Amino acid sequence: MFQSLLIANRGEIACRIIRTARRMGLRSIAVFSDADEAAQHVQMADEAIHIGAAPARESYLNIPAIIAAAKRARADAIHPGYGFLSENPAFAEACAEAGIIFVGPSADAMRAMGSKGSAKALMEMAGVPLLPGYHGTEQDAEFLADEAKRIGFPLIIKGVAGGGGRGMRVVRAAGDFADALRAARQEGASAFGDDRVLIERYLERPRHIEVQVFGDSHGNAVHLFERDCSAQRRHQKVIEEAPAPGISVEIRDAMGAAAVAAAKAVQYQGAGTVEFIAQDGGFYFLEMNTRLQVEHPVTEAITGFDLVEWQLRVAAGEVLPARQEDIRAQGHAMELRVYAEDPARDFAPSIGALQVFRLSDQGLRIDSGFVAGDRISIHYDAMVAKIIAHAPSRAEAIARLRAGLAQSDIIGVAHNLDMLDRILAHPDFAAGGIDTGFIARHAEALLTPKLQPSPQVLTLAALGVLALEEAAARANATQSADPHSPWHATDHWWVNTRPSRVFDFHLEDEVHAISLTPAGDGWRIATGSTDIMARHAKLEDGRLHALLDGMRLSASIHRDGETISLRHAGQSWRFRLPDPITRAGEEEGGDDRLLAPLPGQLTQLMASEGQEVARGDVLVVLEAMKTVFRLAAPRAGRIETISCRVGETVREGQILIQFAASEAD
Ligand code: MV4
Repeated sequence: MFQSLLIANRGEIACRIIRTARRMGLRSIAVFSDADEAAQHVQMADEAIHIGAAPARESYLNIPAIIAAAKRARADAIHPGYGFLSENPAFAEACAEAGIIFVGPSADAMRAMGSKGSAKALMEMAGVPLLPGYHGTEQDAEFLADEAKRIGFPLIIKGVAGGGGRGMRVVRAAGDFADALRAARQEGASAFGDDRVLIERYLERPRHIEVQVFGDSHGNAVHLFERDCSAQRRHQKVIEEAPAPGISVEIRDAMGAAAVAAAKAVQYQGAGTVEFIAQDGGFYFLEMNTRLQVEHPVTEAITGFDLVEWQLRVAAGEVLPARQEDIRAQGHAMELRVYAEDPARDFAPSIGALQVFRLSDQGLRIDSGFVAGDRISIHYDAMVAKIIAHAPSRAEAIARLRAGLAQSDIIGVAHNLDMLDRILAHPDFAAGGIDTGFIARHAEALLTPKLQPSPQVLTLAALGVLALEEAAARANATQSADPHSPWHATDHWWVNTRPSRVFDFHLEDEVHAISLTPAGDGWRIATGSTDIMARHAKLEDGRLHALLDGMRLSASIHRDGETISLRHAGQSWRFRLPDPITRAGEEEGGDDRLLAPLPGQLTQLMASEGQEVARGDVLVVLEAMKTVFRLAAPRAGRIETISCRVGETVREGQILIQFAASEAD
């Protein structure tokens, strides 16, 4: 075995490789760009070398800079991770020229698999199942149109150099073929500098199933079962699992044998993945990835092997650590990819500082390259972590992931934690065997559900604000020169002298009012029509725990100025809580009247004169600046006069409703 390893990558995969290198007693060398000076992989490695500016082209894709770093650190080997230079044959050759071991397959194997056309030709010879199609060198438009008629419709045109779905065109009728071919060629030429295409029968609802293979320099090749990666959105994987649900032993064995045949056809060395699409009991070769994949942990979980260790041993010239008959699968593993992006806004990537970055690791494996306080940069991938569960059954793996998600939160950047939970909770996903179109077909339910905060959520938000106020007051008091200042008195927070509080939580275009009145050692809380008794509110590491009507609930809570972020039961909420000073008009109303907090149009009136109402009952709906304000009763009592009507435009501070003087007065 060699002694030192340079990791030509960043983020979670660099950290994950360093971990195995350290366990094996290797000296690890990280490389980093300007943007990553303080990154986790730099801190974790034994040594770290700066290789260039933040843009990947100038750093993580900069072959001369990485080779120079490897020479400077006297690295014996380079692990490329995934992405960046991992499938670049020129990089493998540059390593060889510099006398450095490249942890991966030969440049020839990469080239053979890099073109979809030559990969399919090789697979055909190895007896791997293919869809009916044409993947030869003849590119004449009329010839291809004839081939299209022979293959039949629907069919798909793919660029031979393409990846990630770019340069693909589905054709449903012969008359559309010529235009689609032209478009696919143009896209291939501009995106990859290669306008060659292949055509094949199109499957409407395929599953994406891939097989992990490994080869060594002694001619051995094995597979480590399959992974199902059908949960994707626009060619980006979101959830992967092993084994693939609902696959028969016969199909599993046949896929494994086909994948091993594929690996042997190119004398494959190291970790590789043979991708298939499967539909109606058939499976067909798609392409081969000549790298360790993002989703390798699910294979590690079910087989119990460390695939990075396997890669390093094979690269050092050792024989594969296990024979095919010694490789067994146990239980079910599932991986969630956590992205800093907004599913509700077309998956727009989100950059910024991770103010909160808390992923529960209870019974789970977390692979991440970030900690709270780190910045997510525009220059690199938006994936911030992977959450992996391994359990006896698929249902238990899902349950464990959902339990972990419920205890997790990310604040500072948009994230997909809620979407992941909704996918896991979806009955079609729970049944197993979804196809690659699942997320797109259920986009509304999974990505942009319109939800109303429950009374429990509003209560947790209100208690969270109080608890954060108390924590801040406490912190202030300990810092203050005068610890006896009444402003710092917090010790009677829970006693009966506490004032009642009203919060208006703004959520997009609505306002949710909630009032809290001291009651015993807790609060009576009114939200709209529901009353809740809350006790034992306690803040611990950014999580609020409270007893609501005898039920213990918890939520992640965070305040940044007027923004209250809360995450409860798999769902994130971002409320705005306007500074009360800016809403003095409302306060002036006191207990006996309801005032318009701002000028607007009155759209609903839910009260009548003489009516008895409860505190928190919504009485009036006002619309202003495209925002819906639900105005609630400031206290329980009888309505004396209503001095407004539906449709009326009201002034700020205008009296809308007058209450009868309360009995207590
Ligand atoms: C297909 C297909 C259906 N029929 N080929 C998409 C990316 C590229 N690697 C191949 N892809 C597909 N090829 C035929 N003949 C459907 C897809 C496809 C897909 C494949 C795997 C995973 C996710 C996908 C999402 C949409 C389409």
